[in-house]
Amino acid sequence: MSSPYDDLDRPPLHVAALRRALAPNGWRVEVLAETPSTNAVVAERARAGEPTGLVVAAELQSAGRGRLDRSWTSPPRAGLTFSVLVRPDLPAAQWSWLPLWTGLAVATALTSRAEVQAELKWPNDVLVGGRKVCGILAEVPVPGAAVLGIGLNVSTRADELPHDRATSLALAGARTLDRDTLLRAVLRALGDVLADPTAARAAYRERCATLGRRVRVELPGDRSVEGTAEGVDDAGRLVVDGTGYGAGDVVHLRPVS
Ligand code: BT5
Repeated sequence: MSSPYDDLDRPPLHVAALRRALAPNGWRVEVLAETPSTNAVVAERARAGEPTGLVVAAELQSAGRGRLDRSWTSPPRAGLTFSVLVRPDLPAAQWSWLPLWTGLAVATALTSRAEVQAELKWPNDVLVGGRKVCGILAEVPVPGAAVLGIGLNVSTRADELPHDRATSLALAGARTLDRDTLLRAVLRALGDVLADPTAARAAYRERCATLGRRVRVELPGDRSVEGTAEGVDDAGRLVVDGTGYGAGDVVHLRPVS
């Protein structure tokens, strides 16, 4: 149910203007009022043969998905929830860079447009002030196609977030909360990043706040390892004390004082 607060401060996306602005960058933008998950919509379209460049945003996701059957929740129009279809011409070993590059594009857009200090946490989180402002879910529904799903908290209030390790651009004091501006900036940055994989790998390594830190990697199957994050290898894996990990949740540990 919407309240006067929502109506005043959470205007809808302007789809016609977005389409016009982003067509020259090769993006075809569609906006749905409500859908269970934009990743599911775009995956279905990918299976039906949709070409690269489709972007589907939803004003409300009723069953937004995270990784490993987790969920992504966001009140109507409080954030951006959208998915992008790409069919990149990349060697198989480099596809695991796609969610990393998506995070890089979001962080670049947030730094330039929202003027917040956006940090990248391997593999798929964008943080501001150490808290998660954006999550990314990359899926390959059919060979050759990747769906890059992005959830970004924009005007979300603290009481609307799932826990205190999450934040929004509003809470972080961002310069703009205009979702059209932010969506345009993310998609333009994503286009730039995907156009130059070599530069994108270097830029990601340069920007990733996980590197050089003590971390705990929580691995599938209730295992975890602690160590120093030394790098991201050419297959996009996080290297901790000499071993590469391709999947898992990372906790940035505080240095022992
Ligand atoms: C993610 O998973 O962070 C990926 C989120 C991807 C969401 C987008 S929205 C558009 C597209 N369509 C979809 O259906 N999904 C994508 P993960 O790293 O597994 O984190 C999930 C965890 O983040 C949850 O278990 C919550 O603890 C937390 N979470 C849920 N909603 C959040 C929010 N709005 N802000 C910050 N954290 C959130």
